[in-house]
Amino acid sequence: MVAFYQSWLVVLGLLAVVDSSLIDISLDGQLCGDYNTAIRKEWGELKRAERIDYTDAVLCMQRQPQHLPREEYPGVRNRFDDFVATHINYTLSVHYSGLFLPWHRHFLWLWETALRDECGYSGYLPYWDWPLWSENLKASPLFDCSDSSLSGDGEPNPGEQSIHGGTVTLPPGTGGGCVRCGPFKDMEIHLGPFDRNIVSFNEIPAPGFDYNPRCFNRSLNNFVSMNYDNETIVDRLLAATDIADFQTVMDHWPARPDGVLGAHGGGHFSLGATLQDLFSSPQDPAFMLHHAMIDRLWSIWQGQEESHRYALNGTSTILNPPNGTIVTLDTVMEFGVLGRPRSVGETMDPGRDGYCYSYT
Ligand SMILES: [Cu+2]
Repeated sequence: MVAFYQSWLVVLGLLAVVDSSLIDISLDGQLCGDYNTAIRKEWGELKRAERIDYTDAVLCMQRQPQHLPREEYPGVRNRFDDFVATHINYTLSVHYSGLFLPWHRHFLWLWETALRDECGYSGYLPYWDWPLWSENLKASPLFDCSDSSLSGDGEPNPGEQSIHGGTVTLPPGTGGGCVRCGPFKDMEIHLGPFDRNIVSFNEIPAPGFDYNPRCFNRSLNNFVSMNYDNETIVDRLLAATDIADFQTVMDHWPARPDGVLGAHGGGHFSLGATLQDLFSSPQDPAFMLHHAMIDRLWSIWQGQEESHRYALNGTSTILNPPNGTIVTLDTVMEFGVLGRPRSVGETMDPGRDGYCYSYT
């Protein structure tokens, strides 16, 4: 029945009866149209049972065997860790660079696909709509530590320090210790931690892929979320005049010497040590939902006008050093054991080239 329906659509497509904006024939030969577009929803929009389906699928990934070899990747203990290690592997080219948005878009898609194919998940990737909860993270359905949350705050840690960067000081959050409630209670993480100061742009620093089991840490920080992920900043992001402006609001906002976090960094620093780690941050299950929000805002911005859709800016090296290679639509990105290489051009539209999703 499905096959019949698809071939029927192909015929209609050939006859040009169908508006091409409604249906796209991807490189994989699959059709993407209104009838089959996956809808990624805000966490609070999901029914309680749907949220639990998602966290169950994440826990399932932590029980599946890894694909990366143990000798080279001693810290990788399961399939979830394959995603963490792959992120570590490419960190120095896919952050604060021209590859940030395209690479993470595909990384999320591979994650969503693995949850469905390998763990029987029937939903799609949810997103964390920052401004909805920025004033009280603990009260949000994401972080209230209920059975249908992504767990919540860590245990109080009076020793937690403020973070200083440039002229900015971020006060400590309310936790800082291990997470002891919700679906990810007592979860063990295996990779990292990495130093916040990047010493070299060329090699992955210590501890690399070493096995370093420890508890999953959170520290909810309303100061950070209120200052960096509020409604005004999201509106400013969507009003970006070009892709360079969009990147600035995303990664360096406010645009002054102390604007070190941006909306992207703000989310990472809102939840404490595990999510703050530039290399191993996907160990916090909120990582994928935070990046889904970034991908959502990018896709909304891309859809605003034609000049936005294929706009790129930057190099394939972290912080875009002058000798970096300029990113184009033909730049090929690697995903290791997670999936085949993919060109930047193949990631520019969530409704093409094998993708078929949108956001609420
Ligand atoms: Cu990342």
